[in-house]
Amino acid sequence: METECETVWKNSVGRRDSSEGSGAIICEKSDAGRRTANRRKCAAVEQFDYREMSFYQIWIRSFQDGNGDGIGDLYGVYDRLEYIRDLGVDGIWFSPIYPSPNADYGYDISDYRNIHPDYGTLEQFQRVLHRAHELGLKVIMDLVINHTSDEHPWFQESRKGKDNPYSDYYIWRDPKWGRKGRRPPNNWFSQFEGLAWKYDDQRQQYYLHVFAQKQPDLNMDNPRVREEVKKIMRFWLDLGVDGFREDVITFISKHEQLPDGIPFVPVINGMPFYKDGPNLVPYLTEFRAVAKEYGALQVGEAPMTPVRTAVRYLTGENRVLDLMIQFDTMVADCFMTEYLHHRFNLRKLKRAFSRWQYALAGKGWNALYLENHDHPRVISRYGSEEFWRESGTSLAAAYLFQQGTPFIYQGQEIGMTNIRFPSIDQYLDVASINVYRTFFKHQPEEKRMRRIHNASRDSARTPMQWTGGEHAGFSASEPWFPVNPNYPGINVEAEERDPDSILNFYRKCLKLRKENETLLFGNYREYQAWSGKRFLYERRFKGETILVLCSFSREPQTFRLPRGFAPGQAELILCNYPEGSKIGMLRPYEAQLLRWKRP
Ligand SMILES: [Ca+2]
Repeated sequence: METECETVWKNSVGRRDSSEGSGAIICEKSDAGRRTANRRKCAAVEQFDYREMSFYQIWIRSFQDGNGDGIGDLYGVYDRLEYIRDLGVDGIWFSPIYPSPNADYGYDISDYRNIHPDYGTLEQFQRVLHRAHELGLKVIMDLVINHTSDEHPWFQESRKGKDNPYSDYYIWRDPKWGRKGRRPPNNWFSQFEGLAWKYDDQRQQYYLHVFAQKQPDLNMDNPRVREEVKKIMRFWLDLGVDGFREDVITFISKHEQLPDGIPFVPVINGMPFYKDGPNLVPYLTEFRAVAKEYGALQVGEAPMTPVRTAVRYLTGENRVLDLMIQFDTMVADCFMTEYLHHRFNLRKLKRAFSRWQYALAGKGWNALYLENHDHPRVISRYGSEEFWRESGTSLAAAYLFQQGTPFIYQGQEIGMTNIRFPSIDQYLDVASINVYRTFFKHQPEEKRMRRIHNASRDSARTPMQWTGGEHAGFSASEPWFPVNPNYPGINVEAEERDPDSILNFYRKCLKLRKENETLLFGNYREYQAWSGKRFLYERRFKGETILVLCSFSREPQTFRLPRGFAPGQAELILCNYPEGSKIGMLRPYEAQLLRWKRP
């Protein structure tokens, strides 16, 4: 007889097939007491089957204000939990809600074990967590451990000198001295603010910050820092949360020598020496052990990590992450970063989709997303604001039916679009402001601002548009950041009323995906990869084949179905136009799902 411990991981990723029947082990462990008891019994708790799930990302500051101060909070979240459940998702990922001076809006944490006073209290968080679990929603937290805030007590101690318990919590180096005086230890740039080193007068050394100056990088090579991370994980897991989304987790192990980066490359010149570093897998293995004790989900954010490297983290018995947020699908309209914009290239997007689908097929599992708090709105990027409803729904079908666990960012499900403020002074995003001040200064103002309009993360951070009323129903008072002026037309209330809205299409897609084994587990294959106007992929499972067809064109198109797909036997199971679909024809941004059953 199998013990509870032995059943753990039995149904590992990719092993579910027809011979194993439904197979999935769902762990009902909303009850924290039972979970603790489980943990005492064996070293690991069964993990829930995240493959059948989808997640909704909350960037709390702009989600819903519950106490009328203009800032989103946990009181607002509590009131909107039913809305989230009704969307058809199975969990929530909270972007950071911890105390933070907000140099990078929550991704600079000054206390890992508390809630930012703007957002509520730990008690209110527990109410939200409890209610979410009652509604069948998992809750995962953002774990930001590459860096802290410079206002974190660890850093405040660390900067005092070289002989206190926190001295080695951060990456400190002596200056280099040259003819021109003091210089930083190497030539790395930060991703947000100039050089990656800042001199600290108190300690008389430089500290490393790969992101903003107020985000000093932790020294993960220090075993005490890794123990702190594990304690933070346990704190939240003991409260009952179900896992973590791990911020820039692939940056935590730096090259020991911290050598100079690539010359003449701005912003990311040091990346080869801090991304996918030498001790990343051992460190992640340590954290994995803690997650396993609780059956917790681990979703790692991995900027620029190529798929061949990702396979190491995501596959096999000793995999160190369950899911990875890759960046390949975020660069179909730019070179490396949205600030180096080019025309949207559908083939580039399709190549990225298929690369990950094929590489993880049968051995790992994809995280699927088109938007989050770090990227502008996808309709404005890969779709068309002119064909707003059509492209918003076609984009949904293009990614939700791939093999993987979908993530939906707040507002994406109602088709929110980019903001275009006339002046840089109206932007708050540290990255946008830095790009504006540092690069392309010779260009005319209009062109410089267009770059910000295309790229700013602030487009994803305008308040959620709930109604056509005052402040879009986000708050009773003036919001902390302006509402997108298009809210009278784009809001939840309006979307609820229209059966063919983007919101209702997301609901249909998520329901269909959840109820259909082919869409959950079927093999992925792309067709007509050469097309620059449409994206065609099939999911195949047992005797069923579903072909997903998505137009990315403003013009109608006619075409032949791939060989072997008999048009006469196809059944249309979903479409983003209310009527009039024809097989072999797509109207502007039309999306169709066609099904074939083996006779
Ligand atoms: Ca508030």
